[in-house]
Amino acid sequence: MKQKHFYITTPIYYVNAKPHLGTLYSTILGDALARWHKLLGEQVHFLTGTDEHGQKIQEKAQQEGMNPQAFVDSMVPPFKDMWAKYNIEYDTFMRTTNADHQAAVVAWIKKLQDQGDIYKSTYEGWYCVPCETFVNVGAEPVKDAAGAFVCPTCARPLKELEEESYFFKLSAYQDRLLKFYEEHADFITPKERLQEVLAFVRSGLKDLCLSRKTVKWGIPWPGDELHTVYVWGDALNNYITAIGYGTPGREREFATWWPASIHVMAKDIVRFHAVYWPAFLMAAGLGMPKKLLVHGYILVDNQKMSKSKGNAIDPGDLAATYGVDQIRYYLLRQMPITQDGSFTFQDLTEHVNADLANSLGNLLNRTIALAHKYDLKTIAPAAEWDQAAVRLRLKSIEAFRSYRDSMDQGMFHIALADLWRFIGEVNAYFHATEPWKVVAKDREVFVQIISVSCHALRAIGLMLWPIMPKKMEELLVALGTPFELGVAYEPELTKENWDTTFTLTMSGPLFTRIERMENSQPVQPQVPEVQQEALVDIEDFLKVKLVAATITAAEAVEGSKKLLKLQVDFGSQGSRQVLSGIAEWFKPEDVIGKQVLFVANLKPRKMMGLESQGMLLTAKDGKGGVFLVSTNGIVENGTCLS
Ligand code: ME8
Repeated sequence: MKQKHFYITTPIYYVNAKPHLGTLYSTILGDALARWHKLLGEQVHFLTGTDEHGQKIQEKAQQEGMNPQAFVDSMVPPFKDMWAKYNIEYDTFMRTTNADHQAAVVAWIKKLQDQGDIYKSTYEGWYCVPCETFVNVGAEPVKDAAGAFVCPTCARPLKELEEESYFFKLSAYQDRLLKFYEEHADFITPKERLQEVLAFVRSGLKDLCLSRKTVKWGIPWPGDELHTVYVWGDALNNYITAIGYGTPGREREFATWWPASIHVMAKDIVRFHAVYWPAFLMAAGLGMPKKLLVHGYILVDNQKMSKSKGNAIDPGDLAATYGVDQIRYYLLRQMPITQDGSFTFQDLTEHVNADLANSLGNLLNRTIALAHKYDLKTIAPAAEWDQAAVRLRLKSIEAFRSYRDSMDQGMFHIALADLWRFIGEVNAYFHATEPWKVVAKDREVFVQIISVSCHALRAIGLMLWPIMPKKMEELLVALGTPFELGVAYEPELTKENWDTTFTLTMSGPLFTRIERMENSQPVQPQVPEVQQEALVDIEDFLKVKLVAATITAAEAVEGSKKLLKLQVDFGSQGSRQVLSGIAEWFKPEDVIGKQVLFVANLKPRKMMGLESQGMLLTAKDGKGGVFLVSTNGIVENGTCLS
């Protein structure tokens, strides 16, 4: 029989931040599904990687004072190291700066251009840099407290753009997309997400900008060096370029793996994958991916966990405290794929202790310890099984079938909850049959009980291998039946007879209990440390005069890309000239009329031959955004902060 092929992908992550628990979660989902299909004997290709172009990365590299290539190169090892720590076994790690990928994207653009799917025009509207997306603010724009337009997805300020761009005729694909969704009701899991996508497409698709003129860090647009390829036109294509699309000589490889079986992602980027990506593929004449598996967000204190909010949890610290497989298990068990899920240390500790150390770990330890105590190293299967054993064997087959159904749907939390019910039944059997008493009366029955427990543990170990590979490999070695990659285990897990001989090895506990730490958490979210040397005395602070003042005029400084020259009304202290390095983020008209905070008593300083008589305060959000700092309401110009 022809072996099935299974191609699974995760998002490729922006390298403006190191991996955190959210990106780890998607990657573990991908790895667990890849391993699940290997367990079923399929050929698997698992793709992950990094998204390295675009405005956000360009700005981040600038902030770090590095050239973009050196910056992205420095950010790849933290991803690869973290995935290695968590035993993520990808087949391809894609970087969008790879030469083959870039060449293939160029070939894709030329094809679309030749067939008339791309035209040149001007974009006038809004852009969200953190999401790297053009935003149609519509009739009811989302605004922040100060009345500025913010992104409906991430709630951060939008930038206004007026830019020449190459456009992709997305609007021409609206009907074909709607027909595709209608004919493939299973395209998106969970179904609620499909409703959102349908509403968006039905509301009318606008053509999509496919190039940026003001962003230099990207794939050069073929035939027009003034433009670079818009980062999503570049990034989405990684799913096909990774398996050979557009690279001469790799056609067979591409035909083997495409279309993808599953694209995994969170709900933030479903529109790109459910609307733009299928349209790009239609334009290229390629097949559609079979499924988008869209999970919710990991929440910390009811907020989406992300680097920009400062509530990101470092998975490296977690692994050191709780163990890699314990975290893999907890994330898949606790986060319902269909909704957001809260991460708490208390809950994590409880699951590790109750599910892993007690229910599963103790079952293995008690079975092996008892067998050793009564000198039973090799356990042959019973010639004839008693009723309780037969009942448990049938339950084991049933447990596998319902586990398989849930795993095939990506419903890990249901699969694991069901499997733990079976583990409970095996524990109940062990208790009820009292092998520690039986051994004195009937050794044959005693051996049968140990054998039943070993068969059940083997089934559990195999089923859980995709979730906790290293721990389950240890469990299977302890039973004397090591895991073999490449074996299709489904027949084994559904067979009508238990016929395995086990050779038990005594080892330490599989999972150790985590001691509860009263009133403290073992690992805290990453909060920047306050450096001792950064502290100042109050007297020193009071020497700095912070003043609210209004910018009355602003203009670019000739010869400088960074500086704006501002005229500022300091009230009773008169008008002053201030030079500020904000020209990359603000146009003169953005700042005129704004009342903001200045350091008013800095020694005057010359820049580009002009004197600056103060310093404008700004806040950087670490994601490339820069904000002016103001008081919570207008005060008289010249008011000193105290
Ligand atoms: O969007 N909970 O990259 P990105 C769950 N480069 N998952 C989370 C999460 C959270 N709190 N935070 C992040 C991009 N994620 C693009 C993708 S694909 C062609 C290009 C995960 O670094 C989740 O999978 O912003 C989400 O979709 C992804 O990280 C966004 O990663």
